[in-house]
Amino acid sequence: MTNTLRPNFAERAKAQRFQTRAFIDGRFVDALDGKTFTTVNPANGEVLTRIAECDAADVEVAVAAAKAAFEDRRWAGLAPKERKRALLRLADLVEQHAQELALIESLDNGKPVDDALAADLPDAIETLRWHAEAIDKLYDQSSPTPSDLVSLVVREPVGVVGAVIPWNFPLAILAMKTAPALAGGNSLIVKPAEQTTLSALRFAELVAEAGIPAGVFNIVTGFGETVGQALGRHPDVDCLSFTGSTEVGRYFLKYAAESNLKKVILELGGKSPAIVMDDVDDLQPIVEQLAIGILFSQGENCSAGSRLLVHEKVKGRLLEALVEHFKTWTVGDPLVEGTRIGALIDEKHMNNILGYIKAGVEEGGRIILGGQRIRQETGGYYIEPTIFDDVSNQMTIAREEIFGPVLSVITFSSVEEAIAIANDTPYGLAASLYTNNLHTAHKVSRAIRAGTVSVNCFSEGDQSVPFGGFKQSGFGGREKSFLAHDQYSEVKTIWIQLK
Ligand code: TAP
Repeated sequence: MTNTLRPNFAERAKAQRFQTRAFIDGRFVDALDGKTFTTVNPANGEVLTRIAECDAADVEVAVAAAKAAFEDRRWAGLAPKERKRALLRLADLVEQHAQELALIESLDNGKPVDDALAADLPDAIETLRWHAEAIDKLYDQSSPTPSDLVSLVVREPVGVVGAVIPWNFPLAILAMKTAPALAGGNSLIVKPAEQTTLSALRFAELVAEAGIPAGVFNIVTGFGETVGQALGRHPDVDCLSFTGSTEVGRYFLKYAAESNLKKVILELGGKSPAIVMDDVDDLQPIVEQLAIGILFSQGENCSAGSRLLVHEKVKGRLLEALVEHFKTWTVGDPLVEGTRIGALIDEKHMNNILGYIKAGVEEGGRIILGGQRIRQETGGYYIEPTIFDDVSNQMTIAREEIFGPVLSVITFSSVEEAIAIANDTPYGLAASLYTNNLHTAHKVSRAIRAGTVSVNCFSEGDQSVPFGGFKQSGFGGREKSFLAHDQYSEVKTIWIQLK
């Protein structure tokens, strides 16, 4: 049934205008050398617009602005409740412009606009509100001392924070870093992914409208090897918060080691297991959760449940139901109502995924659904939902992050074997487990080495709980929850001898 209240996004897309310049010291500016790069709509391969291509010289200007803003305390010096008010205004503005931001996100990323509106935008808004509300409720400490001494343990902002963002949830991850960093009084310089810069620039307009002072929030547009590296190596950037691939995460440790030993926070990739035990009865809700786990956001999700570990006793029934259910996830135009899987981010990434599918077949995996590029006539980059059976945990498709709608099915016959396979990975971001047995639920969730374990659902939790990885999925702390504030603060001890 057509939703008559739903905006006609295809019509709106024709009239959508984009902010395309970097945002430095409260102004939108061209790159110093005037260069630009194109950004493409992955749904049809057409150029959307050109964006300022900044480099190290522009980073220099942004860092100077952020440092000046931090040092004169125009933001850090405000009472926490003042910063809270500004961030709440920002959240309200993002909410007011949610449909436009969802449209920009969909055009730039390829995700269904309805997903952006139902998931990415509410998530970004909630993130801004949660951390804004937290900041005037976080208390510092005093320690037990003799009566002639006072000792205070206080939280201070780190200073200038660089944030380097991936393309899969551009606005939601931008909010995840912006909210706690700004709430704590830091100045921020963001480098969005080159493929998905547009929603961040629209967000910057709203930051200015919310009254956050110039220089406190900056966006330097451009490429990772230039802008990202310059931020990573800059001696006046005190903290670098990165979300992206494990491979690039390593660079940031190197940049920090070779420069000022800045604090580095890494939220990286995953190869998360979804484990189905033999005691489950009703398979339909499990099948629905497994599909969300690997198909939502085209499978371009760091915590995607990309390895299905299934007990041999339920495997036949489960796979039958799974194949039927996957067929209901329509791949289509991201702006059309009913599309559940949109376009992949770009041609290169699509070809990487097709390369993994080929490797899966060559190494002995058996495709039981999908496996092909589709909708080629649109000019966009689409792959159908794909399931591989007969996968061993040593195959490439079980070890490497595919970051697409491709599920690898691995069979086990005991709880111990399931735990061993689940943990046999360099990653440790997330896991999900389906069981009716309380003892199994508890035992397995404690034994799995991952930052988030969901039982009888696929979930990353919400703002109230920490998110981050074990092993090569993360380093340097946790996002979300009060722990996110630890990432962007230093702890200072003040020791006072009374006279
Ligand atoms: P990456 O290729 O790692 O890119 C992420 C960011 O790093 C982009 O802004 C990129 O710039 C920049 N970058 C690339 N090379 C760089 C370099 N040499 N020096 C400094 N910066 C550099 O990741 P992606 O493809 O955008 O995103 C997918 C990955 O992110 C997956 O591995 C996924 O698991 C991970 N991810 C993790 C999480 C969490 S919370 N753990 C959440 C989302 C995504 P360009 O745009 O110019 O390439």
